[in-house]
Amino acid sequence: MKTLLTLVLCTLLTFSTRANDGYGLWLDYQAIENPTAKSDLSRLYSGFYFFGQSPTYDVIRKELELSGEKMLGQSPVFTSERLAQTQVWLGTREELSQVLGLQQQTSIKELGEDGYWRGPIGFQGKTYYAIVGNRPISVLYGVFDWLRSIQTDSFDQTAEKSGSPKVKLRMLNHWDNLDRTVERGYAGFSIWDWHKLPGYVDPRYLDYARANASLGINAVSLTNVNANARILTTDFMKKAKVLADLFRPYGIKVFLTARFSAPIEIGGLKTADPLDSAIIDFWKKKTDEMYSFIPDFGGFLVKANSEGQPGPHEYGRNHAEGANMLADALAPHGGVLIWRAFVYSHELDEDRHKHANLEFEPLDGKFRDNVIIQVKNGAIDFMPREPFHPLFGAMPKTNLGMEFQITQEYLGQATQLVYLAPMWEEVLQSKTYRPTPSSTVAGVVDGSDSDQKLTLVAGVSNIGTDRNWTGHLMAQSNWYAFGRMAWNPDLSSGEIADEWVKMTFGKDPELAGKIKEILLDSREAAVNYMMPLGLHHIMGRDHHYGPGPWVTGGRADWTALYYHQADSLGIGFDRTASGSNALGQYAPEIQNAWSDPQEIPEKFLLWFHHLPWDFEMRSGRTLWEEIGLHYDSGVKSVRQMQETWASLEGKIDPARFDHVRQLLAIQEEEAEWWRNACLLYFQTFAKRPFPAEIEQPTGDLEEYKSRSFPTAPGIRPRW
Ligand code: BDP
Repeated sequence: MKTLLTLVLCTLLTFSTRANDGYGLWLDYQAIENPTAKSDLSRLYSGFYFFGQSPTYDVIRKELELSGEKMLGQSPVFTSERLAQTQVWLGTREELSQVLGLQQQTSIKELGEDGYWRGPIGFQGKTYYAIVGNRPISVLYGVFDWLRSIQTDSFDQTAEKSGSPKVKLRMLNHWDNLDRTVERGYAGFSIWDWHKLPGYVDPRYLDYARANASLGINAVSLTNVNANARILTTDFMKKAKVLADLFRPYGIKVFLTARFSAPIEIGGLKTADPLDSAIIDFWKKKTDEMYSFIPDFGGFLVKANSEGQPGPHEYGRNHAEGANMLADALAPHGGVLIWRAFVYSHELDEDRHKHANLEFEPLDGKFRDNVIIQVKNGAIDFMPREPFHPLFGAMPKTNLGMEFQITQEYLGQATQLVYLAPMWEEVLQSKTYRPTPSSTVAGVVDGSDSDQKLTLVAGVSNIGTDRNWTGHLMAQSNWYAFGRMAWNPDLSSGEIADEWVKMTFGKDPELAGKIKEILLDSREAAVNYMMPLGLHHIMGRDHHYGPGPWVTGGRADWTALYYHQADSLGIGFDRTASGSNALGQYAPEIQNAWSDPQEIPEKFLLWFHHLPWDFEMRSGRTLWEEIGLHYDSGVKSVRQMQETWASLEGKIDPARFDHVRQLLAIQEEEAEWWRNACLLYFQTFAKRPFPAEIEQPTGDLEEYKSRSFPTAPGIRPRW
């Protein structure tokens, strides 16, 4: 009996002190300690009035309940009387003006369908705090913005604030397979339990939707771009419908990936030729059926004629002919066709860097209005650092969307802390000089420089079934940062880090400052210990885990040697006019500056130039020495991150502290592994000693080469 009692007590104790496993993301709402702030807020929570009804308002109610409990220990009061008992007004601009005859917020009309306004409104002698949007979903965005301001200590009840996204489609791309494996997924399995759908609805679906809505993410593609046609069968449509219905109140539209050869695989047809009338009919019927289940279905995302995926080229048709046929099927329903520009073919004997421009530039102006070409941030493949993709600015008559990778395929997977926002910021703020001399990638993508109406920022998701969603707790910051930057591509990585840290770990300035410092240093550290000075694509084959500068054999542009081109004379890929001239695909201003190895930013040096080992760098050191110093400084930065983290012991709950501490120790080992393996390998060509001031690489190159990881996560399925 006594033992049983002890057991029960222990269990109770364990529950009440349950470790923080990170499930709550940035929406965990910490208790407000400042007494004035608390009582001000408490007053607001004592009377919320909604001017209308909508399933989205029910979502808001739930959020207010949760946040009230957690921040104030108080349940919000929802009144049915809009004046005396009310403190906070919530509703659409129209709802408010109809009831109150108020005209103040007409300006929010200009903020577009997702825009919101929040601030004080004086009415009949009393001041109300109002959160108003153009639609219920924008009221939800306003509420999340308000809650964020409270959590980051920037809420001012007397100030007005408005917001609206600069980009229309803010989208997650899941690379999730129907069997729940996730291509390039490092956080467990897919959260979509297709087998149990439509009957069983995992409560996690709603937590997922809520997290996305809190960032303004309004579209998700549920399935892998290496697509399985089965997703377009009636059975799977019924499953997808359940998710679409759940996501609707959160403002999220569902997209699916369409396999180009689906007419053959599930339609029993002999061809998938986009100009064949039977094929046009197949897609029209499939699309109509899809809309019968999901009336606001977003559309299809297509990877075609890329890495073995089927596409229009098989039938002598081009990308525009393929995309337009699908776009026409979607158009009557208001759907969007997203066609990826990540293509490089076996047939084209050209630097892989050039393929997308060669294939797509001639098609500028040939795509339907409801087509978006989704372009990766760089021309090779989500490397730790790439110059921006030369398609941005090169197709003025086409909708171009941005594709970032949130999952850290080439950036440490789930064992390394790498905050990606500085990388995205670097790309977005790059000057394209086209279509106007002051254009940036952000300006092209959000339409301010390009005039395109249909805009898109997509991110390859890093979400899986792990309790903390992203495998590495700190990788939650990348989901967060992606959403915030998709909403506003001009937000800075620092601002976003600041928000995320405060919302996730609390507002103690010392703690928040140190975690922010770790985040902001982490990406440059990774570039340095993996691929500094413009080196790229030198990771392990297939799994892409760890170094593999020696990878050779098979298709040339899948080897590392193709990219670094190290030999006894030097290293780097000559992409200037004397080499592949991929540089010629950029605006003349960029060509001029980057053709000269003395002028090009050193971070891109070996991306565009093949240079002698003794080439003199701006520091006065040789290229060989600088390579060594960069690798070494990457390792040292990780040690610094570890030290900073260690200094936070006792200030963070033990579970999260220890999770990150352990992973940082792995990261240190992995950084050393990268440095040692790459430097020892390149030394076989350079035949020079390592710079004296670096920690001398240790280990045996042959042993590094022999390491194999057949069970590494995220590998592409073989079917
Ligand atoms: C590469 C990935 C591969 C993806 C491909 C893509 O290694 O798994 O299928 O990109 O974007 O980075 O289609």
